[in-house]
Amino acid sequence: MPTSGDAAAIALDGIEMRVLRIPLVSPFTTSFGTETMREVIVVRALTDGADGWGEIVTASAPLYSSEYTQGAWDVALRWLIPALLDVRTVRPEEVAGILSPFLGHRMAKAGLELAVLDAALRSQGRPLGQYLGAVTDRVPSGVSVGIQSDPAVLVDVVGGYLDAGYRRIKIKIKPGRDVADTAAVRDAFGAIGLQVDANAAYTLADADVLAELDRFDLLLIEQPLAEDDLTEHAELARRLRTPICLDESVVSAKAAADAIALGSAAVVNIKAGRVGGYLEAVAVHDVCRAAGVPVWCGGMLETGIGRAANAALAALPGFTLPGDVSASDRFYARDIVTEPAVLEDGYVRVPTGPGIGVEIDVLALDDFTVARETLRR
Ligand code: OSB
Ligand code: MG
Repeated sequence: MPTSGDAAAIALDGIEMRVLRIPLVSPFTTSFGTETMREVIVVRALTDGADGWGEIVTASAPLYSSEYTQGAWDVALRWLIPALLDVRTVRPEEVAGILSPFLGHRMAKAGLELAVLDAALRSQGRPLGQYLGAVTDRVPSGVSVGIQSDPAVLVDVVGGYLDAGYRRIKIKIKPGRDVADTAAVRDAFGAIGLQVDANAAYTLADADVLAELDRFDLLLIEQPLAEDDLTEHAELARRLRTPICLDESVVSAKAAADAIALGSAAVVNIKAGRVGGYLEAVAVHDVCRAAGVPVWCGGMLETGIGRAANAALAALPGFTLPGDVSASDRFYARDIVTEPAVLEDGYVRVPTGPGIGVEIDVLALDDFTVARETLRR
């Protein structure tokens, strides 16, 4: 939990939500599908002082996890926002408890908590990084590369990111697009920091294929098996030399502790949306750090809002591996903040302004908005 004191209580006048549809600069393909458009929810906490901004990182379809944008929209309007507005003044640290009677829906909760947290920190003139416990002013930037039409195209695309300065490459894999893709990238670029992400596409019956990846000296293999395959991941770990990193399976600090105790995860990917908020993300970090398990900051194709907050999170001391904390232009030609994250010598800066530390580009926000709803107390 934050070491430098709780954030201010704020009086919530209302909460505005918008669905945005933002085109991606190129299609993004994973083991579960291809996206060409980011459909995401932006949350605005309305207060008597500065408004706070958050992002609900769901995708349009429940393919990565059970959450999806229209589901998050519904649960937020029907249950979560009314519960928050029922409380006269709220401290960011109380949001998770207020929302805890409503099960699941962690991405929706995380976006709401971030908006409240941003408003509270802005009212105090306090940066999110400082509040969360950041120990650096910039974080090394890795990039997540989708499955391409063939390994030669993949090598071209990866080469472009390496030229841009990215300090670690993650490639997406799936059955039939694993060993040859990984070999092509390793052969083309030698000793770069390289890891793979299967997004739960394999079963324990594929252990022999996954063991073939051992020869590429990968930093890790991310989420090879299903979300609830904790014991299977532990069994797979005994059969591989490559460290297993969990993403989808780690939905809370408790899940992280269980995975570590079972030997299912040697590394953990932390995403605030997946675990229900940035405060729970810090709790996951703390559990892993105490156990000596390295963590890194995952991404969900965030807009400039979530991208700024992720940079702050990734600056905590346990984040010893480069994250999927890329520049805004890796995904978007136009972002919704006035100073989108850029790559500087392979690093992304941790914002130093109050709250998430970035300002909203209101014209861009309006241009991408396809639905809008405000609840007031
Ligand atoms: O598994 O890490 C993942 C994007 C959407 C859903 C799941 C994942 C991803 C990524 C992209 O890999 C990470 C990023 O935002 O850069
Ligand atoms: Mg992943």
